[in-house]
Amino acid sequence: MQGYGWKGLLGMGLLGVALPAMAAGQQLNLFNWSDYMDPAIIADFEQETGIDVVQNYYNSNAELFAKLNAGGDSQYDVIVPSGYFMPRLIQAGLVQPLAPEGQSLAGREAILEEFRKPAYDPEGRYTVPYLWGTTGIVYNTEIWPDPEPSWSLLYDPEVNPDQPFALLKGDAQFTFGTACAYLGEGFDCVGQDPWKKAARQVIETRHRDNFVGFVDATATIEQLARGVIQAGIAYNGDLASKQAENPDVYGKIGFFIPREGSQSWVDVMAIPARAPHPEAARAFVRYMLKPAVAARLANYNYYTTPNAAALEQVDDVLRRPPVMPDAEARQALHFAPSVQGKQLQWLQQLWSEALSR
Ligand code: N2P
Repeated sequence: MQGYGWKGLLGMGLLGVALPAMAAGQQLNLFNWSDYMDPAIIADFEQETGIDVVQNYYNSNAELFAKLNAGGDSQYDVIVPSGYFMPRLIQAGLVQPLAPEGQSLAGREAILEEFRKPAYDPEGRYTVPYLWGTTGIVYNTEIWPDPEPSWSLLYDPEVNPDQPFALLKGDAQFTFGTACAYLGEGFDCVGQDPWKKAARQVIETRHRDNFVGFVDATATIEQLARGVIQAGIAYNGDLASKQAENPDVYGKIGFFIPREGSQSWVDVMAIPARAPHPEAARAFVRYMLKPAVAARLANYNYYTTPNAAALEQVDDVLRRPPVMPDAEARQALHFAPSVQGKQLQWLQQLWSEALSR
């Protein structure tokens, strides 16, 4: 390194995170799931880098996709899609590689081996994982003190003849997966035949008198707390964090992973194709990779971290169910297969039929 001054190091990009003076006045537009960021992390990042963060929110991958497709890819700098949605975004040209060709993003080594070269981004070019968690059934434990851990709580009119319930909004593949699992076709079903059966199941369910509608996961927990619905679908950490914050309001809500199978997901950070501030975006992703920051994020959100170096810094509550699934639940969990091309067309077509008939 001898002979290179500060300028030389800066020129080669070897200093990692941009220096505050250089970044001052820059902005970062973060498009994230609602209730998914510790405000203290944003405040510290702003202070350290001089970059101002503006956050906007979505509630499903479908909503994120629609916004990016309608021009949002030139509006946002960092997005947080679920991994299995990445191939759709890459194929639609809505994201750009995290680092310039031939370079890799500093800090990646902190990621657990199993999340480093995932199927949705085999070379790890587009994504860095954010948090992972599971999707399951949330329900009122006063009505069902000891329910069978099964999708039948939602799909079988004999198990739930009259209590109002909801399905999850905005994810065709997930919803078909739940119907497939219930029908014995497996949660990770893909293809015209199983999806046709799943579509029929969804149509039948929509027509039941106690079906309230398709509701976002965050709203599902609120509606359960208020007694608007008695069962629905939500994410493990969302419920765990609400319960920790306010046990009186959320304490009567239970959560289980249906034994027929459900979803584990890993949400990832990515940079939209025409992001207005790609340098700020990279600085943010590098910042989020720091083990202490990753641990803070997990502790705030009650989700598990894919950052190996952060694991020793997470709270005990993150090491047991429902945040960390036990062995039995883990057997029932699947990462949704990424769907593209012809299959994606079938999925979209059957989904719109399932919603309109
Ligand atoms: C945010 C939880 C979003 C996780 N509240 C969904 N993948």
